[in-house]
Amino acid sequence: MADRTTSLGDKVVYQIYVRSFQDSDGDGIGDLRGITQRLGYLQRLGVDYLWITPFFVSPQNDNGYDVADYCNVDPMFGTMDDFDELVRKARAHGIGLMLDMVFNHTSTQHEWFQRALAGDPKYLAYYKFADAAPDATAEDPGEPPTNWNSKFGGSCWEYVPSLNKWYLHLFDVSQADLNWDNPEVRSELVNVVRFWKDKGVSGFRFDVVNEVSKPDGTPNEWEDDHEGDGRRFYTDGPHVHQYLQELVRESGIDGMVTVGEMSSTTIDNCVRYSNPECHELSMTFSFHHLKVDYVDGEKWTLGRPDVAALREFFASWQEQMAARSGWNALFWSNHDQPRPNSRFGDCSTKESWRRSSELLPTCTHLLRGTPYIYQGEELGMTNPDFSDISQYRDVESLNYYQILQDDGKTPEGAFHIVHERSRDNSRTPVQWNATEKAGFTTGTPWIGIPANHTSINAEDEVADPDSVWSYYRGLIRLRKEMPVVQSGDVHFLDAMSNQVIAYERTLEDAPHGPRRLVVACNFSGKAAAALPSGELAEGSLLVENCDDYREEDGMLVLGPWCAVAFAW
Ligand code: TEU
Repeated sequence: MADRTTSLGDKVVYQIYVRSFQDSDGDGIGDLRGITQRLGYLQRLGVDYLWITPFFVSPQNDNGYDVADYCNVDPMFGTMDDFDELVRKARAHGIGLMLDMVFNHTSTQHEWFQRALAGDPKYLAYYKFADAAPDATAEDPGEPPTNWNSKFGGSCWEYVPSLNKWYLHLFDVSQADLNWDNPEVRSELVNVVRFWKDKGVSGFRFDVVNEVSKPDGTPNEWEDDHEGDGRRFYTDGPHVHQYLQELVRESGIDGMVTVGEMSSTTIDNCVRYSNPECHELSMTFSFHHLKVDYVDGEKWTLGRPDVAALREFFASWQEQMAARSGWNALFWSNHDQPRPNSRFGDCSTKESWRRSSELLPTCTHLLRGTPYIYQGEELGMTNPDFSDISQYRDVESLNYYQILQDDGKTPEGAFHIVHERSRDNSRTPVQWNATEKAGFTTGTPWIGIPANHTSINAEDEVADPDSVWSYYRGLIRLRKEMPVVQSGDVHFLDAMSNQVIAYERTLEDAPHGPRRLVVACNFSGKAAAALPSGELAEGSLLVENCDDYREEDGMLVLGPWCAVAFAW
């Protein structure tokens, strides 16, 4: 059977959010040439691929996830020549590029949507339009076709008076959902993938790709969902596997490195998306582990992280995907998530910040799958110290600041939630050095730079063998050196404290390096019992983020935010 571990087991991906990575021309917005300038840094860190978020022509209502032209570079990010140079120079640094394909929807500025708005039947059939009632008017359009919610708040239907129709937008009103049931749409998207493949990229990330197949029938037949927000109808929808197989086959990307963003998905579906025998994708992002601090599954609430639930998600996804030859992307953060050390750790003192920032990757980088590092994570960047709503830029954050107040929260209460939950938490510029603009730009940055760039920055950390950056580099090296990390079995251990996550990796016939690893991570600010110390007898220490662990009454006790790995 084909095996992901032979091709992907030793690889690490680094995610670049272009507009916040490095500005090369002083307009305050990161760009493609900025990435090219930093290739040496990325090579030194040791990563294999760069996932680059969308830099295509876009009105930027959702920072480029609203694409108006899939095959051209937005002038804000540079030119096609800049892109070609980036591909070439990245390759010379031993780094491949993965491009972000946003195929669930296009911008309403896309030519296809504009033609649909003009009434062209060919292009009306590219989107999910539904007839409105004959007496609908702009002032009173009546009830939308279903009661589903947009992910960014409000109804996911928008009324177009000139057509007397509604169109579906699972995200912003300026992001119209494509009709994947139309073979012409699927063929257009194949051409987009081919275009970028021919430019020499190594792979692709597919945005919310498990939402592209909507229920069969016309929207008016889609049952209303009185309990939820509609997602059960279109998540892992009826034809999604067939459509993905077709896209991969027709664009000739089977065997390239590909990852799908799978929203609210299941293990069963992710096995199909990522098992090589299904010829869909190399691996999947799933998000259940990043909802363990939501109250009742609701994002705009503030709960404490439930470490026992976190452990359960890791254990089930790791063990069950392994048993059925699926492959997980391993990650704590991306451009949609708050900084994980601020969220799952403690950044209130220098020592707890350093320990938390190193605990998190210790937990994930030694698991089975492909680790993703989101820019700045390797420096221990934290949520910014924003104090006013005017400092936020993200459409979702601004919408919810209002929705929370409409639902009865005070402005302060709403701000507090946005401050913790906003996607802008991870979108502040990469902290390259301690100067005023953090080395990101010579102009005015599009979003504020956190004050802590004077102490958390790349220039200091690259030079310091004990920095968070050096720790990440060490973890990447370990994966490259150790077959047990690349392809060992994974088995979760019963830790003695529910604040500890512990697991074991084993590879009987490891050609070199250890045959067994045990990893234990204390996700709390108090000492916690991890495992019976007898189980660790004769193991040699492989990784530690601090020396604050000890044997006590036959147990391994880990200090606050302490993570260790032993090898045999
Ligand atoms: O995100 C999809 C998605 O559902 C989210 O992570 C979303 O940001 C979150 O649920 C909101 O609470 C992808 C992209 O990563 C995101 O940046 C885009 O905004 C979105 O698709 C639409 O293209």
